[in-house]
Amino acid sequence: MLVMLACFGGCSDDTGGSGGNGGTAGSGGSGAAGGMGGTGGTGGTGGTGGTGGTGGTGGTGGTGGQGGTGGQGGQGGGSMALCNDGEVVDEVDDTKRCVNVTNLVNEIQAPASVVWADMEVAVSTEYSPAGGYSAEQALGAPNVYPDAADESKAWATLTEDADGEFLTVGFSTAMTGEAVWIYETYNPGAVKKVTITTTDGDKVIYDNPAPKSIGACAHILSVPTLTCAKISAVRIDLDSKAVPGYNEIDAVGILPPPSMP
Ligand SMILES: [Ca+2]
Repeated sequence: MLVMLACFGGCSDDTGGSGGNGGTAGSGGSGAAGGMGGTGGTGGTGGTGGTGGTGGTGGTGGTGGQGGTGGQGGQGGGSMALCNDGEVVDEVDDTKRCVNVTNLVNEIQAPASVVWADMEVAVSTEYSPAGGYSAEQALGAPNVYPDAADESKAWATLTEDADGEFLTVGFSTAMTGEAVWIYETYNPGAVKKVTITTTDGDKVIYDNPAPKSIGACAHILSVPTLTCAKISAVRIDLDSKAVPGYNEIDAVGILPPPSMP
């Protein structure tokens, strides 16, 4: 008896595009005496408009053989896993990224679909607990970038080079994202770890064992999330000692997966 299963797994996101087609059912068994038909294949989990599985072919031959069970239709509502195709958009090499030391060669325009952090969840220290340089300054769209400067419209730590500095920002509406974008607008390069909080738990998506200065101009650290789970928070750990001076963060955004046609 032949049973074929379709395994087009999509991510269970009802905003996704087309999914896989359902599996083709197995053929019924042949039997000299009353063979049972094969069970039809289970349809793949499809996206919107996924096609249901083809029904099973009835049993062949044998006296009194019973027809196969029809395959189950594919489930709609999934999306193929394009939500993990995050891309690195910015140059790390400052000889490519910067001109005249502090100016960018190319300013990167964030797509309109980027969703910016809108909640402060936790912070190690702030240069000022309220107002300029507070953690709150890392919320919303970037307003320092493309400039690179010691600028009060970005989060800065209390001291320049202390241990254990981190910032956790949240998203009031958890969402799927292909990448997290972190805007480093003063002394970039100090990010050592990025952890996302998702509906599947916490996940480290960036782990740099040896952070170092990457020049004086601004940098967008773009980290692929490699998950389709919805993200509710992003924690950024700094190795502040590794990059002398204040290491300021202007904004944190989630780049949604590409929309399906
Ligand atoms: Ca530092």
